[in-house]
Amino acid sequence: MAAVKTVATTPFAGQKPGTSGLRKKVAVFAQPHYLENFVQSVFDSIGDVTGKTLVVGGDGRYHNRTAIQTILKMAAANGFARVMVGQGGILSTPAASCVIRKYRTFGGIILSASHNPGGPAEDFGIKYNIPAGGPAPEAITEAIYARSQAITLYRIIEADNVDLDRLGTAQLGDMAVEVFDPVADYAALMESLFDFDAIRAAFKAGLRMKFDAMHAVTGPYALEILERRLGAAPGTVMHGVPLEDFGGGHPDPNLVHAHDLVAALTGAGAPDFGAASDGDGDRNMILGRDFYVTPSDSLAVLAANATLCPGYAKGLKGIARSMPTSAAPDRVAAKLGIPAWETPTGWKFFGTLLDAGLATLCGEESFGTGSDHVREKDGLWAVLMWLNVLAKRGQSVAAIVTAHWAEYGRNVYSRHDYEGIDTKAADQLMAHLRGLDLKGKSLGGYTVAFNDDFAYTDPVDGSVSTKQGIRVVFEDDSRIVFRLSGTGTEGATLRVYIERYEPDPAKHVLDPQVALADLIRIARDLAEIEARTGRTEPTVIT
Ligand code: VG1
Ligand code: CO
Repeated sequence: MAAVKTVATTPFAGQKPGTSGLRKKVAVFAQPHYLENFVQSVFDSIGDVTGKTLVVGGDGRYHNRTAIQTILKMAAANGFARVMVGQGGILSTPAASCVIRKYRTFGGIILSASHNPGGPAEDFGIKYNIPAGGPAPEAITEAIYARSQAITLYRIIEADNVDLDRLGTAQLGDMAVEVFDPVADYAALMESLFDFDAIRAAFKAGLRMKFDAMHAVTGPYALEILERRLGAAPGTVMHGVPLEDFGGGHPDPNLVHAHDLVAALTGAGAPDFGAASDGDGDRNMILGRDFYVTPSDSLAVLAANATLCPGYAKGLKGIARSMPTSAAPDRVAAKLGIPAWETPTGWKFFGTLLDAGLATLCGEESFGTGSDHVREKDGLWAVLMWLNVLAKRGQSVAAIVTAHWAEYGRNVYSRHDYEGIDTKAADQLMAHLRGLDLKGKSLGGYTVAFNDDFAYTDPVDGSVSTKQGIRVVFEDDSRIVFRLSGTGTEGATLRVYIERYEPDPAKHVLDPQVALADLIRIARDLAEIEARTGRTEPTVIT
């Protein structure tokens, strides 16, 4: 048996998980003891790990393999009986959730900074997911953080690295390391939810699509599922090879960063359907030919059409969305007579609702959609659900969404991000907004119904989360929401979410930036964005 080393250490400030785990520059994670301290803090915060099984994998970004070797040796030293690792260290976030659940493990460690760039000078990240498969709730992330601030030692064994590329079981000290195919279990789950025959027939009949894996983790998943199992034309998957630096790109599936896909979906000869996923495979962007579907609308359309898919044929129990997400899904829930839930930003808040059977579909405006099949948002799942709907309805993406708006009205929506602003200026801007009392005031012709800082009481476990975003809600249900990002690693990112309900189909064709122009101006004035940050325009508009 390999010797367990107990290493003395001291705390690092700031090992506080954000919206989705701990994210820092690679150089920060690569410091001696930094990763080790955090991993030991996780192991110390989740109960007795002796004899348990842990799942480990990541999005393949730079530092992934190094970090996995460290985690394996620490898991062995801490008494885990077995670790399941995706081959090559690869495991998409939804696939990790799938495997954690399927094999009834003691949770997993996912290495990802999601949509943030990768490479030696870029970002790395780590998070713990609980045995139910979802991101650790705040009570656990707070415990991990508290532990990290008091840590004095960590345990690791001295052993050779495990070959992460060879499938099968290896021994590491007293612990078994099982290197498994990261795609197989996930692909089987997708086959159980969607009508693969109908999708295959649609491809055969001429449906054309492009999927942009952005050189991130979904490449192998998309190739296997779309091209091999569903028979989509070879070349359907673009940028399908995972690279440690994502080919120098930003693996964020939006109109700005997925520009190759957007270009491919533009013009008369373009394919019928386009989709992209992010670094760790949990986000999705949906496009039709010359048509962009906002994530909020995507959730609403999928909910309205869910019974076309075998896995959801019995109907939905409820729909949950994050607070800044548009209310479009709520309108579908109302029509279906099922509950609509509004949670803070971050997938960890959906877990209790899904576990309790109160919701079936969930979504966030930030290109995240998912269901109770796992406990993470799931990019390829959303793409397959769209394919299932397209195959069954035989209409274009544009036709389906336009018909949806005609039936429900349109929640015109946009998000403006101001990235990399000064942290102090950002905090002061938020404090300024928090101090405003706007009720009954008229701003640019809109009367404020109420303004607050969103607080959430989990309906299942009663836990309370405060300061989840400033809301300014107007009497006609238009809204402006302000939040600071909890996933960035440089300065602060201010997110401004703008929404207005438009019942009139004649006005649905308008560009959201035009339709929302008044509210956008009100938001900028109210937050004094230019005066406080020096920015006249957002960095990214989605
Ligand atoms: C962002 C999104 C949020 C999402 C989170 C993690 O958080 O807004 O909706 O859940 O990223 O997604 P923030 O705090 O930067 O706004 V991922 O794909 O990074 O796991
Ligand atoms: Co992600």
